[in-house]
Amino acid sequence: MKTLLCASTIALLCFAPLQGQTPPAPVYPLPTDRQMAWHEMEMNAFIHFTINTFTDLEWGMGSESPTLFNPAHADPTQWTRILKQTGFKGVILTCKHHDGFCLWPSAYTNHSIKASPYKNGSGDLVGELSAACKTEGLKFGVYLSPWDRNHAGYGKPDYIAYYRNQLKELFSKYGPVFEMWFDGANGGTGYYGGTNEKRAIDGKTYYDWPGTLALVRSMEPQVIFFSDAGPDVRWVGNERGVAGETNWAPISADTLYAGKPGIEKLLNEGSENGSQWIPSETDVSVRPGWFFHASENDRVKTPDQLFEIYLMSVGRGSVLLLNVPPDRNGLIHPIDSASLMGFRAKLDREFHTNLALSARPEASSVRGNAAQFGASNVNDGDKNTYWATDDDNRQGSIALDFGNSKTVTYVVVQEYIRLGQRVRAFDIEVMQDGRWVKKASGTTIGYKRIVRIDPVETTAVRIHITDARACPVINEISVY
Ligand code: FUL
Repeated sequence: MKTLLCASTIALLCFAPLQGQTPPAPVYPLPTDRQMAWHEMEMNAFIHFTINTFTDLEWGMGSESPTLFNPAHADPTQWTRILKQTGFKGVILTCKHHDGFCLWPSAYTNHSIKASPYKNGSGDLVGELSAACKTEGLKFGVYLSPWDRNHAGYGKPDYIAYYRNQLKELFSKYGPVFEMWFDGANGGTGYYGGTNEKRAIDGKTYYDWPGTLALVRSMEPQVIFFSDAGPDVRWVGNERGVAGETNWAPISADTLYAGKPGIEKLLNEGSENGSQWIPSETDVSVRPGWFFHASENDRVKTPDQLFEIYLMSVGRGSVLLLNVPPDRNGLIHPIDSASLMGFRAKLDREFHTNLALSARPEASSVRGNAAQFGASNVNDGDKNTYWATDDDNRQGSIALDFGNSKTVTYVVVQEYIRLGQRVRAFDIEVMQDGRWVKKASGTTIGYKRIVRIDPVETTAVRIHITDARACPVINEISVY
């Protein structure tokens, strides 16, 4: 017995070096569990709705009468039905935009839906939407504009107390809230309780974000905070729906704050050596404006345009936050909803059959030759398994052999980001006339990278990682 044990120990040492048993060491920073859950949502919807919808403005002054808010047929269940069908996983509502009008009957102001004709002042669109989200199985998120052009105390300490009281109302009455959106915009001028003046604030200090975030976190530990600077997710740096072609989730946020000018490129691309995991969220509107304007009915983005935006956001490792503003009836306009359905149909058509599922994967090398890290992990549909190479191997390739000729247009690659974002450069190759031919190259992969190539007939596709911060760790590959 003694000798037997010894022999097996020796066999283990010889044939399965320690590295083969050990997962690659993480490359910091890493996503938290709640950030992972957010990455996996991929597509969320934004709803911009307030008095602006009735005054045809994008930024209300704060002096508008609440009686203007009169969406006779408002039906948040129509919104959530359409949004769910499109494939969104969560919905974020402008509970209060810069003009200060509240879509719920806040106890702290009269500038709200309770002073409007909507349901004779007994309506509560925050409550109605949060309930509709629950019915459809969508997550509910809150946008509460820090800048408030209505409030008399804006710019002074009492406004911060007001803002926090409103957060307490929202989080205690309408949760669970999956994401909280802190907008960095501040244009200075406003009604401010009738003073009609310009009020400058110091964006770095005025809001005391650490205090506000701690308060919200104490009510909703799992909430994701969005702002220009995070701390959970960052702005992508533009409102066109375009994430960086190079897109690192890490960034060093120490010197960043909401509204800081001149950081758009940094936000768009992140930084390879960033110290925090703060991935980008790509917010863009289905219309030219954030609010509904009938004059823009002929400029609603087409299904093809939305699909391109999808490729430039979700396809670059970001999360898409697409704004769909209700019209003056309080409904998603038929033009917008037709566009969303066309977008859904296009997604379903383009990503219909995943050729990788029936392909045979083969890797240039496998970590410690261990099946645990083998090539077959990339097409097993399991987000917890991955292909990895040995630590000293920062390059490597993995091929998917279809067995016969297929037409390939998209290659989708995902890193196992729970161990950090690693890949710096890769090529996509296809087998043509018995040799590998490069069809595209890219930089970062991250949570997900979708590469579109000119449709090509081929028997196999290869992802060739040419540079990485540490040994590549690839979670999933799909081919369409
Ligand atoms: C910006 C705001 O000023 C716009 O009105 C809109 O809400 C957009 C999502 O964020 O900062």
